[in-house]
Amino acid sequence: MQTHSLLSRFKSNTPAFGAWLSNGSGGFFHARAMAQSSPNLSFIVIDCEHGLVNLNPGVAELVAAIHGVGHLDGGAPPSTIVRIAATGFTTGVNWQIKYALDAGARGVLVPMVSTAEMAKNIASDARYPPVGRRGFGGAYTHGNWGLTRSDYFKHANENVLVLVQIETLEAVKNMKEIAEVEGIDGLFIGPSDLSISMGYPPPSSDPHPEVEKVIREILKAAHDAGKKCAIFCFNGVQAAKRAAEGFDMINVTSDINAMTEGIASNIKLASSPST
Ligand code: 3PY
Ligand code: MG
Repeated sequence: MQTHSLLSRFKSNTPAFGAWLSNGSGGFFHARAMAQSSPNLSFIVIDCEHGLVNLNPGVAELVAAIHGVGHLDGGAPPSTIVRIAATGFTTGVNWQIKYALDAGARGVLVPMVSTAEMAKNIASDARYPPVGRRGFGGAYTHGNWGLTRSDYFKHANENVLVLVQIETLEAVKNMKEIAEVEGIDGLFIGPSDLSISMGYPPPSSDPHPEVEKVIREILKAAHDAGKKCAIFCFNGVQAAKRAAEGFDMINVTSDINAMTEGIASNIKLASSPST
């Protein structure tokens, strides 16, 4: 089977670092270049919520680009996690989860999940019977995993990761119950939505101290329930801090940030030569 870098990190209890892909129209080669950027990149979130990425067509092509080749130094490619577009305020996320997983994604990330009931529905949508209610039939899914059709079916329930975002006041109230839902692998903190729901501006780096307090509570609720805890960061320095705090899955940067920062810093070097 093709490796699942994020799951391997989870199993070995070592922090997984990842990057955000928000430019779907950059296409196949943009995604592949990201995947090959670092042997220590364990996941890429393909963002269909706020990123300009279509679920269909779009996600299947990006998943294939990322898993289709290994890393340049012979290492494993990062795991693809698809953030579906729908918010948790509706229950109509079923088809999006089905599509992302049938496209070969190693997991799904569902935004704005505020109740245990929503979390139960999501977990069920992502797992085949008898555990859940995911339908079977993707023609290309198993190939993306390097498995036969029957082996994919046999192992999908334990290999597909289901992550839900805690980023509303209602979710904060219900965090323990959400964390305890069977089939939910981890809680993912969205610092921007969490901040605005608490009346603070979206952070460009460190959240307000009051938001930090809630972030600690979510981390504890996830770990107390035996689940993983993930968070979005804006840069490597912040990500290193989150790893030291005990987070299991940490988004380090995004395609757009990396590109604009890289261009800006090199232009700065070019236009102010050292004397
Ligand atoms: C948030 O910060 O609200 C997220 O969803 C992560 O980007
Ligand atoms: Mg959010």
